[in-house]
Amino acid sequence: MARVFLSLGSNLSNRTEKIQRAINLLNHNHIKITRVSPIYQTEPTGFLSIFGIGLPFGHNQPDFLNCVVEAFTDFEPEGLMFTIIKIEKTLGRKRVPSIRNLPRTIDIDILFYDDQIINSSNLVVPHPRLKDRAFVLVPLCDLEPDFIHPVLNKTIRELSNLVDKKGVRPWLANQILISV
Ligand code: PH2
Ligand code: MG
Ligand code: MG
Repeated sequence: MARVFLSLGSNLSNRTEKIQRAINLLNHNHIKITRVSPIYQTEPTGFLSIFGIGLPFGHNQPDFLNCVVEAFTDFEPEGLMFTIIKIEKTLGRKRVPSIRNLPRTIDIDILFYDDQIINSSNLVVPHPRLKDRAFVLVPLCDLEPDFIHPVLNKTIRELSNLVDKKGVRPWLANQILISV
């Protein structure tokens, strides 16, 4: 059994419903959720990328809800990725070839798979942009502050202390809605 940390994000349609359904579907597909972080409402960061050309997208996308979950699974990393993509499709995720970071009903990213380092052509773990993302580090720090990033050799708490958290706000309605 591997312990994995996954990041969940939604900025389209009924965001809490999508996150709740993602948690249920993961659980029913041999990815057993053991803990769910608080949910945060977060400003969109990063770039909309069309054919590799980056466009700032901060102001033309709705805010996200983001959280991090801990789960246990017997899937190998690639099998885990395929199951996650299947669940994203079930929840209405549309992917457009050549365009990255369109608004999405649900995005599920693999942050860590035990402390394995994976660099295959279609999967990179730990997630390569995790260290720059307050919307990932803040909820991850709620769950596992002392976990050591196997590539950067820093704890989550240390990484979290390095990022600007101003666009990440606790979303207070969550505790009631999200249960494992
Ligand atoms: N996901 C991205 C890019 N930018 N910004 C926020 N706030 N939350 C996200 O989940 C997110 C993002 C790519 O997956
Ligand atoms: Mg993502
Ligand atoms: Mg993704």
